Amino acid sequence: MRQLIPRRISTVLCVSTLLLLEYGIGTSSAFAGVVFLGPVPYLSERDSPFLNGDVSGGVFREFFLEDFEDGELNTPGVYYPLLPLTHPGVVAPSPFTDSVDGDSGPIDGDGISGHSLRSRTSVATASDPPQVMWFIRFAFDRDELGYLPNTFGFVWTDGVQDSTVKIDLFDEDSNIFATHKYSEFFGDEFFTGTTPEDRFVGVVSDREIFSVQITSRHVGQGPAFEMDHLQYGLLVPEPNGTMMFLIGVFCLALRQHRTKRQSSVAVSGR
Ligand SMILES: [Ca+2]
Ligand SMILES: [Ca+2]
Ligand SMILES: [Ca+2]
Repeated sequence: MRQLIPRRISTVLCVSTLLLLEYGIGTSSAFAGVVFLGPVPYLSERDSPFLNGDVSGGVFREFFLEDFEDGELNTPGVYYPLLPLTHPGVVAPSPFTDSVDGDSGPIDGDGISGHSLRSRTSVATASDPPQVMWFIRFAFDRDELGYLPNTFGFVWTDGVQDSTVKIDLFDEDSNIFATHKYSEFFGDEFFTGTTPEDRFVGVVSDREIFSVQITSRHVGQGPAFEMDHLQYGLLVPEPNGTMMFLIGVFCLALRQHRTKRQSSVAVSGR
């Protein structure tokens, strides 16, 4: 009898279909458009919408969170794309450091014992008082990651009281494809590591994110903003459970049929 699906092809079909479902290829409609997240209070990584289940409908194929506690930006595939002079700087523990609260142990309302990242680049309008905008920009390395992320988030941890925050997403041609200015105001009146003010903001995108620019803006002179817990990764739609089950049953039946057939051939060939 002619084998309807040759063994090698059927195996490839099963594995390929399961991989397609696993990595979400062909089901990208689950992440239609660009959805900005937050701001939400954030005291430890347990408050991340990417980790606590608030972002539903997908699973992370890969996810990274940089807390800067080793003094560097060194999670895979992310870098500062502009001139070294414009790069932000990691801030070590000090009375004026605003790390995420939980990075130094217990949640105690205090971020001075951890590390944060502080902007070094700003522009100001000539108005009186001036509007001051501070920037931090990240870019992602497709070669190192094997993809460009479709999720990005960070925690705004300090800046001038009543700052506003804007996120711009860029494609590989350096064009902005999505932008969002939060209507909420960020920041309390202190610069000494208070953590009730800390807010997570982020985005889930149906397009690859090549780079991200964060702008923190305030009225009048004042110190740079700080951030922490940079997070990014590749979120893929959750495999359809019923479909996975049916494909699994099909593959199992195919395997059993093949085993029986091989046994009967062996018996008849004695
Ligand atoms: Ca930190
Ligand atoms: Ca803070
Ligand atoms: Ca503050």
